Amino acid sequence: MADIQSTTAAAPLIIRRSDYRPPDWLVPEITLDFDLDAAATRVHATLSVVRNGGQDRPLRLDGDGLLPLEVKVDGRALGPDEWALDGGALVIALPGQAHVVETRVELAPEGNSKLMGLYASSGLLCTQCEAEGFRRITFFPDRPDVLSRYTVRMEADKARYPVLLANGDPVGQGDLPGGRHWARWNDPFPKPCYLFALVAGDLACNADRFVTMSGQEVALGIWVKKADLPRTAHAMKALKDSMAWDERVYGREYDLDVFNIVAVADFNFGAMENKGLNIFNSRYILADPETATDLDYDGVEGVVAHEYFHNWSGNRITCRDWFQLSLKEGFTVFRDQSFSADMGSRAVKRIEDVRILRAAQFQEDSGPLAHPVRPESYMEISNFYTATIYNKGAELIRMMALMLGPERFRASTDLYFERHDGEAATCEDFVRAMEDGGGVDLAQFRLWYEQAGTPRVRALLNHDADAGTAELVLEQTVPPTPGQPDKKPMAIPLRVALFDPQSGQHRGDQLLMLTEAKQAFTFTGFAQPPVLSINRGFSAPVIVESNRSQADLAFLSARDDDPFARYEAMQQLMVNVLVGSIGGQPVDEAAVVAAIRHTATDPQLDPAFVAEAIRLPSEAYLGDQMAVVDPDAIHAAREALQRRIGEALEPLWRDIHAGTKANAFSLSPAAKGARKLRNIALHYLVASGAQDGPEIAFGQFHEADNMTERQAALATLANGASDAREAALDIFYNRYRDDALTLDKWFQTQAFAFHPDTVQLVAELREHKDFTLTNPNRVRSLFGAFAGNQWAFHDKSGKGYRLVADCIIALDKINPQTAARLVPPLGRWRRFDEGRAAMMRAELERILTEPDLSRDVTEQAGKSLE
Ligand code: 0A1
Ligand code: ZN
Repeated sequence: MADIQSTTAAAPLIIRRSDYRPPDWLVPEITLDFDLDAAATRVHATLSVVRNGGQDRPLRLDGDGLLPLEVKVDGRALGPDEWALDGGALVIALPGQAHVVETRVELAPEGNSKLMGLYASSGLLCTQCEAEGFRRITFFPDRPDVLSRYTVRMEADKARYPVLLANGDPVGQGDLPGGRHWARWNDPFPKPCYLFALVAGDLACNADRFVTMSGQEVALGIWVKKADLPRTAHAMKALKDSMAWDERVYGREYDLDVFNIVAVADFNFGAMENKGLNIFNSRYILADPETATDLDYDGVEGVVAHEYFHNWSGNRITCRDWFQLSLKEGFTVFRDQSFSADMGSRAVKRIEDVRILRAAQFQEDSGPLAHPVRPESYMEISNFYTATIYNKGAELIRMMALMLGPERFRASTDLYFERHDGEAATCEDFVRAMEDGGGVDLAQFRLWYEQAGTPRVRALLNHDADAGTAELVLEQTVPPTPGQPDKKPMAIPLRVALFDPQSGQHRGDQLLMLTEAKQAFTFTGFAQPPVLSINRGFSAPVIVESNRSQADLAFLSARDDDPFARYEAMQQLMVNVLVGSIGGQPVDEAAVVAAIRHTATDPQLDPAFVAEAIRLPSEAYLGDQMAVVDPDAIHAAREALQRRIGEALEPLWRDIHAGTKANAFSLSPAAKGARKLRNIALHYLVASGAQDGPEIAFGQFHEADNMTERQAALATLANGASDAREAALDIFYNRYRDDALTLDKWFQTQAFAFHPDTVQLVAELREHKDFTLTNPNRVRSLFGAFAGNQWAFHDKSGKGYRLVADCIIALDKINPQTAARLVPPLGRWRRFDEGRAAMMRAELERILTEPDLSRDVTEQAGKSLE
């Protein structure tokens, strides 16, 4: 066993991109045999392995918590000295070029609280393998560049597990003695093991069909608990819409005879794109008007599309290694965002996406966990399913699409799919396909994959009345981020227009490429100083600082024909007033009131857009604009402005609220827009302090025939101290106590409330009989929401920090992935005053002193303190 001994050095703590080496052994075929049972599942794996390249290294099969009951090579059982376990991996020295290796292991799915590998959830057995869960099921080279053809046989008790699903197409099934049965599935497409899946359970099916563009019929199934069947219609519609859209927009057709989706209650992320068998967190499948908000409906549509689109961007072309994660995630987010834009309002979708990017990714990019879209190293890959990989990654694709234009972008994606179908590819492969298909040079653009940090662009517009010219001076800086102190100038595509303030017109939108640290662009024919509209459509994920006056912003908020730029001008107008008032400067609140009145009364505008535009920036976003975040001052200033807007326009809010009352529930864009606007109007009306505010809110809560209005009314009431608050919360609880997804909203609304006692209330809810650490949705609805409530979480007592840290410590023993996702809010301590920062650091240090802390939390907490 000399060869094996030489490989038994401890697994490296840090995995580096530069250490990538092709696999030593390939596994073209694998057969898996499962004898399923919640307490003891037996797995028999048969791998055909082939040596890769001229090397003599042993076969190393990853394993995590597995003990081989039997190991065979070419049909012969090996003795205990013929294999070794090294850091969980099974190592076997093999003499030849190709062998058949068999292993048998036993698992206990019901004891698997990490929800990685094979686990039990509400009577179901299901799997989650991305990123490294397959090694908790069987010994295998668990890396995305080992692609295999899978045949899977499952055997189980027929009464308890009447439905047996796996990847690919079903190829056989039958009954067995003793009330048992079996099923066999075969997936003809070679895939990495992170895309493996099986599900066993008592499930009902919403069955439908889709005929692809080449005439192939696909059987569609959405599998849920029987009682949930009526809540699957929206997901099914979203699936069929996605399939048609991917054919129309990208020319991508589905490739198996069946496509199944299963909803499970306990799931660490949103959903998973396993080949032909997507597994979803039930919150992204189940929706009906009684329990789902319009946002939930949109979430279902977007996530169903996202997972479906992965069939091409992720499954047919997968990632060579996990550093390339954004290859599939960034592109797929871009695809799902484009799909949702086509299904609803393009303008509103863009605003929502940018709001998410700024809230999640810009914060990440400016803190201790900042990393490039293609990271250089990681300790635990689960920590890299981040807003940077997903959302900034999508912005990179969007910028390339913009620079290429629609036709050349489509030619380039065609080339990418054709060139790399069936391969494990890299981000570089994608960029090269964009260059080759689009005829552009993206040499400098590649820096977006390498450099972390959000670029800042200073835009100064100078007017020369004599020459009749306007000069736009653009200066960029990319801030230092961990491990990257010095940055090079990026290639930044900025859509720009110059408005003539008199006519209210511009002469066309231009795409400027900012490629140097400082660059000037001159525009002729401007007798009067024009008004600058920049980063239209949010063409680049950057922070723009400009010398535009409040009057310019008011002009753009009323006149800009680019909806995003119009929204942005309104937001900037509000930010200037709020940040100014926090800084004790004299500010013109009346300008904000006037701009809101103008927007809210413009009959040409889509109500959904109006609702977005007139909403005040969040407390967290205001914090991002300050050198040191002062949560109390931000809260006070925002509340005061909200009240002022409420009071000044009270009749308008009453009119809108009364005028947007619908007769019957509908999911039409108009109905959704009306609800969005109605909820904002209610919010301002209550903020005005009007005596009857809580009564009107309670009326909406009581009468609503949909969750969008009911939850918004509840949230408005939860901020205040009226009797109606307790009454509404009690009614809501009693109505939905048996419906986990809806009860999550009850927890979330209270954790997110602007109420002076929120910290105490969250501490009490932690002890509530319906709170559990074993369900990630419940944890997120209480602690995820609370950590996003800047005013409450950063309560100067430090109690909020302690609550979250206590939760992380307790949860780490159960589900480290979900625990690690609660760490980043504590890691933002550099942004706060020394008192708060010291308390946040102390909690991170306390977490790190816990014995047996997971790699997930160790990495996040450790990096947060560096
Ligand atoms: N690839 C999935 C996200 C995902 C990642 C890791 C998981 O592990 C528990 C689960 C899901 C997606 O992008 O939808
Ligand atoms: Zn994805």
